[in-house]
Amino acid sequence: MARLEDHPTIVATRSKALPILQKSIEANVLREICIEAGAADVGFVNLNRSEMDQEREDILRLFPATKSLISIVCRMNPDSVRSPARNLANHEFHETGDEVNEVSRRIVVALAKRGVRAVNPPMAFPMEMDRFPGKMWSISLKPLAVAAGMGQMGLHRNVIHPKFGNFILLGAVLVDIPVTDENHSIDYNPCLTCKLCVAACPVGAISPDGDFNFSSCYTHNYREFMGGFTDWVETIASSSKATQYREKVTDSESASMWQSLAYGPNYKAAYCFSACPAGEEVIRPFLENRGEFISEVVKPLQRKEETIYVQPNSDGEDYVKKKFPHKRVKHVGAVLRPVSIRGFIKLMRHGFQPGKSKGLAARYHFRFTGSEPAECTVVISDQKIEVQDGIRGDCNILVTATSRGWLRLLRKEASIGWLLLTLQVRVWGNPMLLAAFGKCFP
Ligand code: B12
Ligand code: SF4
Repeated sequence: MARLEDHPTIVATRSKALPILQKSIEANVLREICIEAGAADVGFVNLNRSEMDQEREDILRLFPATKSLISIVCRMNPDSVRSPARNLANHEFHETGDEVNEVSRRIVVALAKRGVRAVNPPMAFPMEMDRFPGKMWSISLKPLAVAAGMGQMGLHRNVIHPKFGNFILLGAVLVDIPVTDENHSIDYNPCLTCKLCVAACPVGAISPDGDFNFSSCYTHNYREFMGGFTDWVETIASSSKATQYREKVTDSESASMWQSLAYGPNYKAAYCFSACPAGEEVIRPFLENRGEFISEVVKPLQRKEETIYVQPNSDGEDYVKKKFPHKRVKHVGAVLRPVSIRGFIKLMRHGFQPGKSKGLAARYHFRFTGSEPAECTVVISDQKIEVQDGIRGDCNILVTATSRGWLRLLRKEASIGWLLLTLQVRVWGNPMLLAAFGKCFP
């Protein structure tokens, strides 16, 4: 048998001098590469920085050689994003998203020519869908952008760049050598706390104190994305004939779903983004005439007659009916359905409806048995939720459930009455507290 050392690839490789490997890369050289590749702004962070603590494990799973990270910013055209015509805004989101991906890839190619290894995770889509509905994205771009001095998260939780405002999309490149001069967070928040994002959001997802109702945003804005699509498919599957499907889904909605499938998914709102006046190069119209800015940018979004997707009995539904009675409320199914007890514990705070918990103050202990044993403590009070692993403190109610039974309840495959009757769920304490808990998660 031929020796490995005699293989032509190995002979050719051994005949060449070892490449001189760079130990680090100068920040100014790297910056030039990134700007040349088309980035509007960039910042650099080494992986050992404390701001990366939460992300480090995921980053190393993605590219084990990572030593530093590039945060990439591409600009959007504010007027397109602000148009009440969603096709204009969505086109801008898609085009800028593609630009972020292209810029990141060009940077990786330029670095490869210098013998530097790097990878470019996609700016959002596609994602690791085997983790759905868990954390599907491979790297959280907002904390990286903040650490790299690209801006701060505003009240609406989007990163606001000091010059370009929130009209930016973010990207990242993971590099296998450290960078010499790192960037650091900017020392002020460009957010003006004007709360126009709060006023513009049709489902009340952004609260004036900065809380974010994830499920309200996700149910409406993402109707034609992941969870909304799953619900739509189930609507088709549960319709016995075309006329029954048509009672549930209008022709316009079916056609819209097709447009999203064919040309890239369309956001239903993103109004928080549209309304934001912050950023040195964006703020002038707001500064010059605030009233006019509101009539031109915020009012058309508020007045727009459109369908708003909500879960029945959710905070989102109450909000639309109260604030925007001219918008049509449409009930849709749940978009966040845990597939494991671990997922239930993790996702709980994202499905919680603060408004539905008004007046409730209780400590819950949950004990899951069977295939996925787990324990957790949930405290609900002052319309806030706190979830901790394990049994902590004295509870007002103890719920013991088989993992399988509880998941079937969450997925609306079994009723609580049946689960109690068959002892798959047992309650110690006031059962009314279990009913009150259920109301917080419609
Ligand atoms: C998950 C996600 C969402 C979620 C949660 C939004 C959020 N506030 O984070 C949803 C689906 C609601 C969403 C909506 C939008 N998004 Co988004 N999204 C992401 C994604 C993939 C990860 C965000 C992240 O890191 N979150 C973690 C921490 C840092 O953020 P956080 O605000 O503290 O955490 C919230 C959520 O993430 C959520 N959450 C936390 N952990 C988990 C785990 C699971 C399993 C789930 C489901 C949710 C969840 O709960 C927290 C608050 O309640 C990033 C892309 C990326 N790879 O980073 C884009 C990104 C943040 N999105 C972006 C955009 C543009 C939007 C929209 C404007 C889209 C649109 N066109 O309508 C809206 C704005 C809504 C808003 N006001 O935040 C941009 C923001 C750009 C910027 N200037 O900051 C990003 C960076 C994409 C990009 N490449 O540019 N998004
Ligand atoms: S709209 Fe106003 S409050 Fe909301 S993020 Fe922008 S500046 Fe901050």
